[in-house]
Amino acid sequence: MNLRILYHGLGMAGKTTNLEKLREIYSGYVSDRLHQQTTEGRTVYLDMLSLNLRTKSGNGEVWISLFTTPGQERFRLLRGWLFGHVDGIVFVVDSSRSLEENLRAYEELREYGLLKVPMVVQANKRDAPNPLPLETIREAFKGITVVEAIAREGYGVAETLREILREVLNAKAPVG
Ligand SMILES: Nc1nc2c(ncn2[C@@H]2O[C@H](COP(=O)(O)OP(=O)(O)OP(=O)(O)O)[C@@H](O)[C@H]2O)c(=O)[nH]1
Ligand SMILES: [Mg+2]
Repeated sequence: MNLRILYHGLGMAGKTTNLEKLREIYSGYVSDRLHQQTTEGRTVYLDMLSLNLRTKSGNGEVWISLFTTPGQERFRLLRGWLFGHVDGIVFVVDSSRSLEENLRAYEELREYGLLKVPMVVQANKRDAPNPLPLETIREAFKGITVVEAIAREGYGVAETLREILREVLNAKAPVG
């Protein structure tokens, strides 16, 4: 089975940091890692991590490809392609930015008709000074699992992946 998960969110929200930490955590399972970045570390075009895992649910071998959306406006054209091929979405909230700013990135998912795709919200940068209250985030994303994270320290990163895989596999399971 092949699963494609997209990490989406504001520029600088910590999407690439998630993939970097996952690469360390699952180092024995990495089959590919591609990332182009500017000297400031902003993602340019492509950011992908492929993992070869086995799930407990008896699905056998699972290939998981994780992608991130490059946050900068100049890569807007890529969105159609990235958004067109997803089994699940991790929406990365930057807790150091306002809810309004974060929701602007969320609105893009609506524009592309992706709100029905299995989704998990990661409340990242919980170490920021005066982070956006967790309650505000939970209220804004009612009905969606919210995972707290400090991606830069690796905290919450594996849990986020586990949660989105659970959502995706549940959605794929035959009903009844
Ligand atoms: N304080 C804090 N900083 C973080 C955290 N996670 C990531 N960062 C920092 O935020 C900056 C941006 O992180 P990236 O992972 O490159 O963000 P991105 O979403 O991939 O950005 P683009 O590719 O430009 O869209 C980097 O300096 C990270 O070290 C966190 O949990 N807390
Ligand atoms: Mg990036």
